[in-house]
Amino acid sequence: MTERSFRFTHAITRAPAASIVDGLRAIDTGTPDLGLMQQHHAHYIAALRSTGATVIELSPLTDYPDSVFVEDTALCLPEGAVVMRPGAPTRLGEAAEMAPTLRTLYAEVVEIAGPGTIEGGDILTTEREILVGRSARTDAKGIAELTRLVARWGHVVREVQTPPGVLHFKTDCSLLDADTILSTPRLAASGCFANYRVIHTAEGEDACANAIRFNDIVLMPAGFPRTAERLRAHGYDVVEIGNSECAKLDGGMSCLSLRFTPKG
Ligand code: CIR
Repeated sequence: MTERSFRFTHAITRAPAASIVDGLRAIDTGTPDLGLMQQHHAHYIAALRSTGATVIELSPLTDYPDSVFVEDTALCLPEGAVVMRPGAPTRLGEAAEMAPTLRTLYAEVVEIAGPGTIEGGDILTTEREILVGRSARTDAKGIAELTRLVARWGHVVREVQTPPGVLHFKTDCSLLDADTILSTPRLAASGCFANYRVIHTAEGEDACANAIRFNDIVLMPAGFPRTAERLRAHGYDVVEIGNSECAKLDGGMSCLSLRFTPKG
């Protein structure tokens, strides 16, 4: 079995802009502190680099308050990249801002043309398939277009359901290795991971389900000690990163990077 779903040579991040205070959020729990977010972001990038990966840091985009959450702009596969079509109207232009960088790294970059919408946060790529959660941001037409686009590279898409009221599919789950998913109990109860080994987030710690396996480490948000302990007990090398400011905007570990190994 390959490990291409969690071993990567590259990541792309984008520095948060001062306009982050205007970022989208389901519930207002306070204004994010830019300085503290920058500290957390630097720690995040250092953790990615500690694995030997090249991290490309893009400049802030003031016109797009949510643009630090680069994951939603593209799906990066070994064979090529797909530029997304975000469902949040204020985020639509972020995808076009990412495309030129992807073109410097990939020979093949294709785009979701619409009319459907799809955001990277709803996509979980495992070793065997691409799961895409239908959500308030990702619709059936967007998923159908992605399915057609990635078929050229031999990838299979399986449509699943993001739980109601949850922003993205990956708000509630993460890939830990080729066979293992970290999931909230509520998402796992849907049965969508029936063919995987599932580790549940600890009770009361649903908010840490959005972690990332990146090479030999698992980055997870700080402040969820029982889930961190659970992952360590299963043998994962967990690195905890402050996420208090991104959490005010419903963002987590996966949202902050695109992770990939371009074939050229
Ligand atoms: C949004 O609502 O679009 C942003 N405030 C948060 C995006 C988080 N992205 C992700 O989960 N991939």
